[in-house]
Parts: sequence; structure tokens; C-alpha cells
Amino acid sequence: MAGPAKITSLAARRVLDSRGESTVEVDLFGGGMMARVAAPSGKSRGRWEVQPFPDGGVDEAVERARKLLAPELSGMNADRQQQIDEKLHEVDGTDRFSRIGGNTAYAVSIAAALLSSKVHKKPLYQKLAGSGKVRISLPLGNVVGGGTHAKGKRTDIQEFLVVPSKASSAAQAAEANIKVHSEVAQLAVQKGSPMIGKGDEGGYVLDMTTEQALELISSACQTVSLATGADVRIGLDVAASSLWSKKEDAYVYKRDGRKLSEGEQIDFVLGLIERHRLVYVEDPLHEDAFEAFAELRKKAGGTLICGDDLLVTNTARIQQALKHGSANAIIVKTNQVGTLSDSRRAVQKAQSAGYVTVMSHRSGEVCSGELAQVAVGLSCPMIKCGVIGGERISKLNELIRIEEDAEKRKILAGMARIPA
Ligand code: 2PG
Ligand code: MG
Repeated sequence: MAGPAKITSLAARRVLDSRGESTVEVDLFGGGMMARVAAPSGKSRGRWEVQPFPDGGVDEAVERARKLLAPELSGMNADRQQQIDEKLHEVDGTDRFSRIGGNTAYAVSIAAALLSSKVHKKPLYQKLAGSGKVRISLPLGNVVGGGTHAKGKRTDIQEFLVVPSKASSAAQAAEANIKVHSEVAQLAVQKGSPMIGKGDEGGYVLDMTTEQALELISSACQTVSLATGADVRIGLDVAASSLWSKKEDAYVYKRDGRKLSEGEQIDFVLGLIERHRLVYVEDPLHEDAFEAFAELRKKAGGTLICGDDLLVTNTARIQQALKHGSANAIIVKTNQVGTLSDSRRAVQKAQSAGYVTVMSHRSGEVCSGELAQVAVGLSCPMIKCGVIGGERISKLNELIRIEEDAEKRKILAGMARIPA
């Protein structure tokens, strides 16, 4: 048995994410090992998320990690996640991680978990899951990207997602989504799309209305479901805060050419759910619309109504959603809240209320697989991590590795399932 994973030093640097924007990377050393984690960054960030970088940006974040965090963490035990995360809050001293930055908190917190897992030669997912069996999270990924994740002529809605609800393995799940992605391109070309580009997360950017895009994706899903048996279903991340205009008191769809009141938005989304058998709708309303979310959820039958910008992985906001009955699923992004312990608390609170927890990437990602380890470790039935592109595939490949490892250890309980 190795001794405690005692942290000996920390290094921090500025690196790049998949969008080519700067972010912070941290190396934690201890017990003869090194754990390296770079933080992803969002573009359609929720107003209630913690601050990703301190004023002064990434350079200031790196400087503060070296000066403020390195001396405080040195000598601490990385096996004690809670203590590490409390230390991050203590050194920061604000309630939004404005001093050290939420992205630095993310990188250090996950790196501590990774260091401990390396020192004790136990995979991260298993360390997080504790005893018992694990299920492989179902990958949810976008095949079409629009909104703030794309430029030029594009769909109003940010993400058109697919999930292989009956996939029998991690590899089959990833491949089914990839097949839908390429089928979508083929159909779009057939329909006369002049040129197909990709958005920040690798989904195709289509000059189409919401309805046209959904018809095309439905047909791609049918073809792939027939060929694979994976029953690929459709979801959306409406990212409605970016459509919402407070001034006009309306959701503004530029490409579709319409402005919808709150009630009309609810009816519009319900129509989409019905016509396209949507299993999942994320942020169908803006980030403070707890009551409108509740109205939609009550009318949406079994469809997962998921809060991302609404809930920002924050237990106080989950409490508010529970009071109103606003959602039945939650996006979990550790850098919305800063630390792994904070995320675990949010996951536990949401899961004990029966929510489906969806571990999620950010639009600006890095090429590593920890997200998959954390998703399986925290028993999230879904992982939103894209379909294609190195920084997305790295998570899908990690799911394949986790499945193989869990099988060897005889702790595999198969693929997760969602109400579909
Ligand atoms: C979202 C995410 C990830 P961002 O809205 O769910 O898909 O986007 O990272 O830009 O917040
Ligand atoms: Mg979202």
C-alpha cells in the first residue's frame, strides 16, 4: 500500500483550448507522481457561474496559482479531496472564485483527485464511485451547432444533440453518434447546402430553420437506428438565455424570423418535443425562468427538461428548482462551481431528487479524458461530450477504456439507461 498522496509542488501555465483561446493548466506533484489538468472554458456561460479567471485574465490566474496556491497546497494530502477543495475556497476568499478563478480551482481540484488515484493505482472513476458496480454514461453529442457556438448563417438553437438510448457498449454508442453526424452532412448536401462548416463543438453549421434541421436529423437517426439497433434519439440545448431579449420581453429567433413570448416559447418547445420525439431539452427558457421551466416540465411528459445556465451545478439553485418543480435533469460542469466536492454535492442533491445528471464538457475543451472518469465515477447516466474532433473523441475513447477496465475488475453493470 502506498502512503498518502502528499503534495510536494504545483506548477501552472497558460495553454490553449480547442477554440484556440487561453486557459490555465496545472501540474500537481506528489508520491512520485504527477497529475496534469487543463481547464475547459465556456462561451455561452451562465450568469450565475463562478468567475472563470480573475480580473487580469489567464496570466493573472497563473501568477496567483503559483504565488497563492502552491505554498498553501504543499504538504497537503491529495487523498483528502474535501480538505483540498476547502483550501481552494479559503485561499480564494470570495463566493465566486473571483480571486483565483474558477478554472484554476477546477484544474487543481481535479488534479488532486487524479494524483490520489495515480499514487494508489486505482482508476479515478473507481476512486470516485467507491465500492459497488458502475454503469457507463451514455454519450450525448451535438451533430449540428448554431447560436453562439457558430458564425454566419446558422440555426438559432445552439445544439442539436443525439443520444443512442439503447447502445450496448461504449464503442457502439460513440460510433452510432458518429454515423448520425456523417449522415447529417450527406443529407444536408443532398438538400443543397452549399458548404458545410463546423461549430465550436464539431457539430455541422447549417443554414436552416429549427424545424428543417430537426427533420433532417430525425431522418439521419432513423437510418442509423435501423442499421445499429442503438435507438438514437434527439435532444436540444436551446441555450435560451442567448435567445432571450429582456428589452423585447421575447425569445428572438433571427434565422427562423420570429419573436416568441414566454408562453409561445413553451408551446414551441412542446411542439418540437412531440413532432420529433425529443428525449432531452436543455435550457428551453432563460436562466432565471424557474416558473416557466416548471410549466414546461409539467406538460412535457417523460422528456428530460434539463437545467444548465438555470442551475449552474449549484445546490442553492437546485433547491430553488426543486421548490418550483422546474426540471428533471441537470447539466454538471465542475468549472461552473469550481471544485469536485461542490460538484459531488450538486450531483447528490439532484440524484436524490430523481434528476438525471448529465456530466458536461465546455465548448472550449482540452484533449484529455478525465471528464469521462468523473461522469462514470459520479454515476451520471449521461455525458455530454460531443461526437467528433480530438478534444471530444478523447472523452469517448476514455469511456471505451473505462468499460474495458470495469469489466476486468468485475464491476461493470453495463451501459446506463435514461427514460426514453
Ligand atoms: C452548454 C455548453 C457546452 P459552453 O451550453 O451546454 O455545450 O456550452 O461551454 O459554451 O457554456
Ligand atoms: Mg447548455
